[in-house]
Amino acid sequence: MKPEILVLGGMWSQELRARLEHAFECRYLPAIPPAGDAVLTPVAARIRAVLTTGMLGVTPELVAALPALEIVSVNGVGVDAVPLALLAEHGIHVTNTPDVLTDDVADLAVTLLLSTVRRLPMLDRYVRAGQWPAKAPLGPARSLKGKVAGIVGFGRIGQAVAQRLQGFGMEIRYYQRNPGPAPERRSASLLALADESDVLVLCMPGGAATRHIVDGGVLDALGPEGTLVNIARGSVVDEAALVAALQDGRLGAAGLDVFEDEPNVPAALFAFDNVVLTPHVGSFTVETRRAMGELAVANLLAHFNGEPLPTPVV
Ligand code: 8YV
Repeated sequence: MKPEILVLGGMWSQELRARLEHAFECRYLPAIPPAGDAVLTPVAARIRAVLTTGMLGVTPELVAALPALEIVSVNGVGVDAVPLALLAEHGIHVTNTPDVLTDDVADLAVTLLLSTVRRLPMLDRYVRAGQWPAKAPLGPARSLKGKVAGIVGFGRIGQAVAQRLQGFGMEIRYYQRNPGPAPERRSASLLALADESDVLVLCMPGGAATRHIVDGGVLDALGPEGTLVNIARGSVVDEAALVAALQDGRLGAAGLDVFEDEPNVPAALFAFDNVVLTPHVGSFTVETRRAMGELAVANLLAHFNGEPLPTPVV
């Protein structure tokens, strides 16, 4: 008999569904169901695995409703939406999809940075609106070469961003609690990094430990010539303080892929020409989403075949 699994979210390709259904009895739900859900309740006692997205994760209530749960496979690198301690307490495995998304997420960070400092969306609107022949005023942008890029969170993605920005002639510094690989320079604190940097690129994990660590003080230290890029999690930035800093001209510009209450983006941000917004698409390429899906499924297959998990979360 095939193990029964719960597949959460609406992002799974036909190809991936076919692979899942070959090995598992699948129950699909678009989101985490409320207690007493008509689809889940009759099968809940038999669900041995959950395949979920990085954004949905699982809730303690869902875990409590699945007494036979053995493994949660997250299709994403971030596991801030998963109650890790609770799952560990119950001996439930957790896996994620690191590495396969690093390059595309780092590419998006650089794309957002370039789009923001070179004001690409605004220039596109300028041309489309016929402002060029109308000789509407247009000032020059700022260059990246010789500027300091401060990377917050110097793990796989942070280092990949650093490597790319070095290619643009930027000086790299970083901040995270533990020293990273030499020879990049680690600043004394996040505040010090913001103060020393022209550009701050947020690459740290989300969750309680990093909630709102980019606050009004950090944004002021980055300053009116500074640019903030966030491809990490919306939770790491105090969004109200960010809007206020942009409104007051205390922060130069921002390129944002992630938000505190996705998919809701503060309407105040829509008004700024110096802000570039994307809808959480760091890993959203054909190649990376395919690789993530394959890895998420490989973790489930390994578990049920009694093999070592390819990418357990430690
Ligand atoms: C995805 C992500 O949007 O990997 C992550 O942590 O945020 C993104 O790759 C998400 O996880 C899709 O499930």
